[in-house]
Amino acid sequence: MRLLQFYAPDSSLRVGLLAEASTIVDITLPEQGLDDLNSYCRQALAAGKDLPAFVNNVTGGRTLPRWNLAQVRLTVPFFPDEVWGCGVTYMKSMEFRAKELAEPQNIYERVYTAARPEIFFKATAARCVGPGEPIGKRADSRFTAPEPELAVLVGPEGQVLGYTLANDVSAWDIERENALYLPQSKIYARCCALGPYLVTPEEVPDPYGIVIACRIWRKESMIFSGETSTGNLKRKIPELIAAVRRANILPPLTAILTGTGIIVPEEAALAAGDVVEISGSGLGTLQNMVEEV
Ligand code: DO4
Ligand code: MG
Repeated sequence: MRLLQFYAPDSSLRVGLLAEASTIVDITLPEQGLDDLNSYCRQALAAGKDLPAFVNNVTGGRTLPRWNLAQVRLTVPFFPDEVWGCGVTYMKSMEFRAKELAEPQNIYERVYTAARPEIFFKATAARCVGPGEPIGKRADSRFTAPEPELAVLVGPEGQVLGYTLANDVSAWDIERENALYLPQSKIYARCCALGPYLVTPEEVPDPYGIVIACRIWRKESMIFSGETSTGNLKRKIPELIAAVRRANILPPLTAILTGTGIIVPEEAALAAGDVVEISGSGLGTLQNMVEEV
């Protein structure tokens, strides 16, 4: 099941189920307290049902409005209470970051093989954007890059509710200047894109078989194109979820970004007006324009 949130032409927020290629079934049921995807997730968890079963249960037998994708404006598929990032989970990410540092067994090489993964706080819902909404590039960064990642939406006990694509937009020059600046390279306005929809687990039989691709467009030219597979993830998803949960309290909905396996060269550093396109097999395409913040 592919679930999303969108604004109808009257600007009201709606919850949708992607039916065929470009048709959305409007499953917003305010009389049942189901007015966003968060409320669907919360009620499904409380009822002990998986999301598709819960959606089928509450919507079954109703005649629901339908929309064409072209009529509506998509937004984040859910409003994450918290977004956590996982770092250096692909060899390519480790090698790129490590080559900047002279000493052997530097922090990136060590964390790649350490028992404890790199986990960092990334964003709140207010810092996240959905498909078609601008992502941010800090005005004080000269080398900001997209980090195209598989994101997992989890409940308070680490239950996997679904998968989506994420862009962990990061100011790599700020991280490079001093690793202690990592929060400033990662957390700022519009630093995280999510979407285009939440794909529930029964539609993702192998989360390690997803091909993730990224393209950056500047005007009409494609200035970068790269690809990876989640098969290259060094750490499995349950390990990452466990690391975020350890000694922690998870709110109702947490998005966990699993790390980037695509590295954009400095020549393709993001500039205002660029368009970043991230696609994932079975997960759709997440497209965002860059805006300076
Ligand atoms: O170590 C810094 C951040 C790494 C990261 O975000 C990633 O590998 O995706
Ligand atoms: Mg990342």
